[in-house]
Amino acid sequence: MTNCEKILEAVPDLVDPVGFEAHPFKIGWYNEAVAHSCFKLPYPADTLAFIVISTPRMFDKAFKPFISRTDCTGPQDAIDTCMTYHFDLVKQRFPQCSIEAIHDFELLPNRRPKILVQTAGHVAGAVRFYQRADLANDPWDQSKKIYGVCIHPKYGGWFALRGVLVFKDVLCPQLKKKLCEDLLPSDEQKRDLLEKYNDHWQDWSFRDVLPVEDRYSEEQKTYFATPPGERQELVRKIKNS
Ligand code: B12
Repeated sequence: MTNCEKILEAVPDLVDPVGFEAHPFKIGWYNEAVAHSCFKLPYPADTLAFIVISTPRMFDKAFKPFISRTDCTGPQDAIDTCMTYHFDLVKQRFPQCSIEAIHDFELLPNRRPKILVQTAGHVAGAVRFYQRADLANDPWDQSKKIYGVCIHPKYGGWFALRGVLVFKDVLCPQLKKKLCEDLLPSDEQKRDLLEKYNDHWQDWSFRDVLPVEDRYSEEQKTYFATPPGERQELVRKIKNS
């Protein structure tokens, strides 16, 4: 087995028990997809990277144990601190590799996101990223901003794209690109999804546009529906339970 093959096998297995998925992609696939050059990542096209997704299980398997044993009174959101901790654990398992972890919440000096996790998820084939350009007939006024949204084949919209791990010195020319199938083949389905995500995201309905294997518990929904600045009480409750 080559070094690359070992990493391709090990990373998904490492994160699965704590409710994450890790899907490999080549930096070149990501850099070809992003339209603006400010988002391109400064690595050779064959460089190996993984998109890391939190599934509905992450809340019980990673987050609750994490806050039970950690003092989460710092300025960073407890979820973000927990994600940083789990990305660091992966990095520690590969001491011979130089790994850059880029989180969904990190910004460039120009205040744009450091990584477009939806594009990374799409090129890795983990999820399908739906944007208005995917509709054969765009029904919206051109002045209306329509944000794109990803759908996961098993979890619909009940997941989050947490960031990427770039194995800076590992090249994997043999990795084959495999996109997630189009889960919402008609224009009507795509329109329905984009309207739910853009205009009604608070009612969670965009997450249920497909039958799903698992979704967030009521406790997890309450947590994510609470503004980050008001989550301390919920964190305290979980710590004491
Ligand atoms: C800033 C931000 C917001 C902003 C602006 C949204 C936006 N999309 O611009 C605001 C505050 C409005 C927002 C709101 C929400 N957000 Co938000 N947000 C982000 C964040 C941090 C960055 C998005 C961004 O600025 N993108 C920049 C623009 C320019 O990128 P883009 O539109 O994708 O354009 C690129 C692609 O089109 C690409 N491209 C071009 N052609 C092609 C072709 C192909 C095939 C591909 C693949 C790509 C591609 O090139 C373009 C760039 O050059 C991301 C996390 C992240 N780091 O990515 C989360 C994220 C998009 N948000 C998310 C969510 C869930 C939400 C909310 C529901 C609130 C919440 N957190 O629960 C709401 C819903 C939206 C709404 N109706 O308000 C999720 C979406 C998950 C999913 N299933 O897709 C993300 C990914 C966070 C996460 N960690 O999971 N968000």
